[in-house]
Amino acid sequence: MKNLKRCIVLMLLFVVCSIQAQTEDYVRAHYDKKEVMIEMRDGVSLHTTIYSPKDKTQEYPILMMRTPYSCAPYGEDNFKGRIGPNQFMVEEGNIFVQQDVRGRWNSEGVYDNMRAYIPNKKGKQVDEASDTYDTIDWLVKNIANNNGNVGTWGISYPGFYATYSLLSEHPALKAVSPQACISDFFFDDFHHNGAFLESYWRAISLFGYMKDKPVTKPWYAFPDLPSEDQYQFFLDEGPLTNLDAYYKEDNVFWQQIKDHPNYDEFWRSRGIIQHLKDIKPAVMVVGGLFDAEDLYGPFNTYRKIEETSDNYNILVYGPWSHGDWARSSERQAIGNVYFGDHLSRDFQKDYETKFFNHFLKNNGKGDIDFPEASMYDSGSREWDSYAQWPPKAAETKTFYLVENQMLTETASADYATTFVSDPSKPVPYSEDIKMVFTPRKYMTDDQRFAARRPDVLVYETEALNEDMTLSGEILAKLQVATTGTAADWVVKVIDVYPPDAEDYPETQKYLKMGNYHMMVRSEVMRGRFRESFSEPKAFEANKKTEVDLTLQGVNHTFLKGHKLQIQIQSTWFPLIDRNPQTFVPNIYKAKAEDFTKQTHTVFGDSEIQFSVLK
Ligand code: PG9
Repeated sequence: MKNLKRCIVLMLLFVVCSIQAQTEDYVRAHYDKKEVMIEMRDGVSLHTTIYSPKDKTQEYPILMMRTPYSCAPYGEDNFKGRIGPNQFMVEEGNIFVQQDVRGRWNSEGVYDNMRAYIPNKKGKQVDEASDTYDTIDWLVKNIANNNGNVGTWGISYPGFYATYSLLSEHPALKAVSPQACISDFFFDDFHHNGAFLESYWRAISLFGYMKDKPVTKPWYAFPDLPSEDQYQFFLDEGPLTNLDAYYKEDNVFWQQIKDHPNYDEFWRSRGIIQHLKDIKPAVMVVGGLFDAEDLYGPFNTYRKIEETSDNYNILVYGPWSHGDWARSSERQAIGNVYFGDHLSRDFQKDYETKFFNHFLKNNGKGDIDFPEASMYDSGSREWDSYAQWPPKAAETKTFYLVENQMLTETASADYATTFVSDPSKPVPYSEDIKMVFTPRKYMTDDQRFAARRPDVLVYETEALNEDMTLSGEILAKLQVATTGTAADWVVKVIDVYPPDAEDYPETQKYLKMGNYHMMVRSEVMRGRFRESFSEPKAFEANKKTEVDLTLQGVNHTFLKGHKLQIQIQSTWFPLIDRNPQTFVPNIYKAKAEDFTKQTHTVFGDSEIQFSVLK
């Protein structure tokens, strides 16, 4: 069996490499490559790679991606397959530009994670908006055969720079597609509602070390860890202070994370959403419904532009994990769950290529028939088109957490249940034994392992006698108490499959899809931030307290025969760090003796408010 698996993996690897080789050969045969250093208004020069079609008989728009992840391969004779958003656009012919952002790789300057936007820059003040403006200005004036129109795009951190490009206000910028776009590191990637994603800890190597000159090889290194068992490694390491053994003072970002445990000016100033007003270029925001890294960003980038601007602004959310829509896999599956075929290819052809062609090649003339929001239904496995997001027809339906582990539409004020939360035996976020770079698969993982733990509360409906579609955010208004003075509250929304559900080829061999507890959405609220992300507050021991938390949007039909389940827990390790459960000023500086076992209570008038499509 093992040999068969190995053969399949090798075959897939061969297929992927041959596709890459084909696309690399295509680029080398059809594009010229040029590398320039473009000088910004403050004299710092940024490495910029330009791929121009060899066919000089026509003009092309410029598609730019600004990135902290390098423009490799460096050297005008070295090519790569992926030079643009997708292969359709490469084969159709466009000018593709990639740029190392300030302070990264072969660009000059000093890096600043999520560099704060400066609204009214004076003199030589710079940010990513001014760098984008200066770059676009140089490109349209210096690249042969460009048609004067520029688009920007990017996935994840490059998605953040795409959003940022909107603030450049360069007149040539006509279309922008922020995809899985980071918007704010206190709610995307490294934190969720103030809880630190300890599962991201290794990624801090990538962003924490600064370099003092342009380089084409990595200047940072990942820590050499003694174990691939992430749960055990971080549990053995104990308090976050012990991780200082791996990251010293020269890891600037680790120091910043530790020194700013609250949503203070350091984080607030770096959030991009607050600046998205009166946007002019066309925008297509793209996200993955099961994106473990940047789910908050796309939803809230789209929402803010919708609220403040009257530009063309649409939203596309598919059954994807981080960046899946840019891949070429035929079957779209995340972990054990299969969603459909050719979903990424169809998006690339029918959405992404069409969007950029309309605004950059046809100058926005003619009709373009995208719905306002194209949302895949991850339960019924089909695309929905909505005239707005969340859909107008959705109505709030409130469920309560009551006795006999029932999730019902009737509250039970005198019901309460307790569980012991022990930071020395935290609830795993995944059963996989691996040291991830960033979390991914847990977003659709089976939650039966958690449901069977005494420190995870489970509430579920009876098997549904008709389909029920949730479309929009979910608001959990928890009524809780703790014997301690601090606690995290995790809410998980789960689709319980019927006993006869069929396995997929992707289903892990020790699992069966019958009775699969599919994670649909999940979120944590670090209890100290329940009233304010900037002013943390202790719990009063044993006092009934409300903790509200919003779970990001879903578009999921719970099919007839399925059950809607809610799980509540207070540890989620090591996705997030452990809460000492006694209030300390800064958890990053907590000591081993601060971590205490406490008894938590959840009351029966806790509400889960769903947005239900009639
Ligand atoms: N948002 C992703 C990320 C950011 C920071 C650390 C690790 C991952 C990304 O840019 O892919």
